[in-house]
Amino acid sequence: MSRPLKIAAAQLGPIAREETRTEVVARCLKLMEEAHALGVELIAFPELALTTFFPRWYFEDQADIDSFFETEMPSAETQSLFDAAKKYQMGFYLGYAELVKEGDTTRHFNTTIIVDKTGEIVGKYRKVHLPGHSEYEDWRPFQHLERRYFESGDLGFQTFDAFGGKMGMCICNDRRWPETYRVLGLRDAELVMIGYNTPVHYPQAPEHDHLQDFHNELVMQAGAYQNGMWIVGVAKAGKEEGCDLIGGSCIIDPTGQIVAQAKTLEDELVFFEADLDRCDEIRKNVFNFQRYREPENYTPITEPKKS
Ligand code: CDV
Repeated sequence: MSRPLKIAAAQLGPIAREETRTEVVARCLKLMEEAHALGVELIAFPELALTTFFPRWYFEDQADIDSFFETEMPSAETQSLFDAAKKYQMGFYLGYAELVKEGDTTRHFNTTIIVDKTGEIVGKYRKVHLPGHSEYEDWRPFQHLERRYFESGDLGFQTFDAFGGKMGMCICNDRRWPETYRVLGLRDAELVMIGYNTPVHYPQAPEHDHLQDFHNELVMQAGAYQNGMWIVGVAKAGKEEGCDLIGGSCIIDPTGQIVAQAKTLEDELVFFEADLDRCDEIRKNVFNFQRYREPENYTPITEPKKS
């Protein structure tokens, strides 16, 4: 048996602060057109794919912050992505900053969606693990203010029936946490899409800068193998407003092997024909959860954090 699915990571090179959403969407459409020529059925774009990575700046005025957020999806500027999905019969995963009004409250999330081949949103995820800090820190060469601009996601790690399988999502820093993959694995995810913006320079431990690409691959390959799932990791890469971001967008099979990878730090398509049935190679064997997991020994994992 096989369940083939043609997938692609649509790596984006840097997005300048003054670049408009319309300009970025045009870049995404170009990658979709290229993917269509290869018969791609599902394409993944990076985290916060519609603008520059704005948490690197400190803003006090809420209007300045909100200008990076989407109040509707699709919007006038993003509708063409949904139209392309329908035209090409190609679903997509897209990261964006989401502003939601709930009565008198306004909420901000770092969000991704899955859109199916008919152009309908069939899944939503809001980033759970928010790295960085919430106040201006003058010692840093650049800020990382995700904890100022977003609240932690409230949707959990769900899976979605689409593209003939079970799809999962997470976002950037989530990929470093084994719990992310295990919860998705326990919910039978067969393909997990992960967009990221990862600076080469890690100000808290600069001695680890040379390990950024290694850690990126290490966590995603381990997540794929230990849960028997396909992974599409997709970067916003290159020198963005003076900040170097890693690339390395890749497709990983359920044995943990990288089967396709980006070669540049620019807009680039990474393509592979996956077989979702290959998840069984792992899930029916070494990581047969039903047979071999011992959850009664794992209780500290779900206990509340120590105060
Ligand atoms: N966008 C991110 O979540 N970036 C973090 C950096 C700050 C470490 C990451 O885990 O890649």
